[in-house]
Amino acid sequence: MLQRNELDIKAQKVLRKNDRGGYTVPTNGLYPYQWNWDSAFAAYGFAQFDLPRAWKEVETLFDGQWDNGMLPHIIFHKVNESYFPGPNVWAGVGPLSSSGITQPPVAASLIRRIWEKNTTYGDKPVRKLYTKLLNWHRWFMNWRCENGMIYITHPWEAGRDNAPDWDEAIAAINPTDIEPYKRRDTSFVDPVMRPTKYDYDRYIWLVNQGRECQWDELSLRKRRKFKVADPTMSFILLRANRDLRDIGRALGQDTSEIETWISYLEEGVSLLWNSELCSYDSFDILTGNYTGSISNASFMCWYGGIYDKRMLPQFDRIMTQVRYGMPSHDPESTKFDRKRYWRGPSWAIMNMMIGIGLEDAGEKKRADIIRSQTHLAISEKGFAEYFDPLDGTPAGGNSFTWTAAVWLGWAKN
Ligand code: 2M8
Repeated sequence: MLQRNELDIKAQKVLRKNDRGGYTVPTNGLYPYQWNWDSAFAAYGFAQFDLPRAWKEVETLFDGQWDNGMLPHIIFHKVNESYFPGPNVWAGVGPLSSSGITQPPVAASLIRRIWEKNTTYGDKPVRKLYTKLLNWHRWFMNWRCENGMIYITHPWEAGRDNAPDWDEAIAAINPTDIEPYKRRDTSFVDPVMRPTKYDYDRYIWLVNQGRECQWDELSLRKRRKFKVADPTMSFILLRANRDLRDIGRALGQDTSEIETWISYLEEGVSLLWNSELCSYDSFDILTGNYTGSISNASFMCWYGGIYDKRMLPQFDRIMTQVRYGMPSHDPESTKFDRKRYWRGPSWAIMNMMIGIGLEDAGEKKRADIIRSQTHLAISEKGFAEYFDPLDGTPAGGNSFTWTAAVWLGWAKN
């Protein structure tokens, strides 16, 4: 096991190595572009040792923001054949070549942390970003919100790509008329750690539908075949709104619009409570069914500022069965798959957000448990994309940006 200082240096090296000049890729090869929430975490990681580089990361990310406020999930700065689906398949309609969907809005909360940690540049960086963040959050409230729950229109939007939460909604899609395509991810990573071809066919079908509508939200709204309210998105936006409101207040802005969003989401997230499951769960808006999934996103309630004690027994039950962080799916479920991506493995960023939420909720002991399990995973197994939650086996890509960032900003302590 490496010592803390050696790991700090290694983590910094991972970030430097994945730096492509102003933006950071999640990992070399497998993901050669700038991803939305990865990039916000990269900025947070850089902020621990190179503040100007941290602000630069956020700037290049928002350079890709669309006129309607949407911040794309991938920005294709330079074409790279090692990733599919690339810029031509997506044909995003923003100022830079991009995808056509978004990702969880962690940016405002991480920007707030970066700003409060080091005020060297005063208000200047946040002043520049405030309206951009506000426009993005407003876009969510206009185009991804139903009854105060934030929904996704593609599994890639939640960032939890192949989570069992989407199984039913994905199965309802009939992927007709898709051209033959060649996946690149499985040439970098063992296919048992990645989504199946069945899933990919449907992912691509959804992308094709968006592209054919030129990503026009209004015409897509009427045709959507995938519309699932997601705890990741809902709790993350709830927190991001609270942080944006506080940033706005500090800058002397009128934050009443954000206050309205917060109240609306606070009510909305209560609808994500599945009483049969005794857990927060995803909810398929098209069918009116809960998805029956206790996932790492279910534990994001505290991060969203909902101090719900009902999730504590679930936390204790699951965390006593694992050693390397919160699994992405309930280990007692028949769908739990310890190596397959978002169907079982533990993810450093999710652990960090759950840990921060627990600490805010006054659950210090539990916060320490999840932090120390994440610490163990990284110090024993390195900066992997994700980890087998039972034995820590590193999985997916290696030298991963957000795992290094989480180490520097949270797990190392
Ligand atoms: C994974 O998703 C991408 C598609 O967006 C992929 O598998 O090709 C997810 O883990 C997502 O949350 C993450 O942002 C992205 C890059 O790390 O990889």
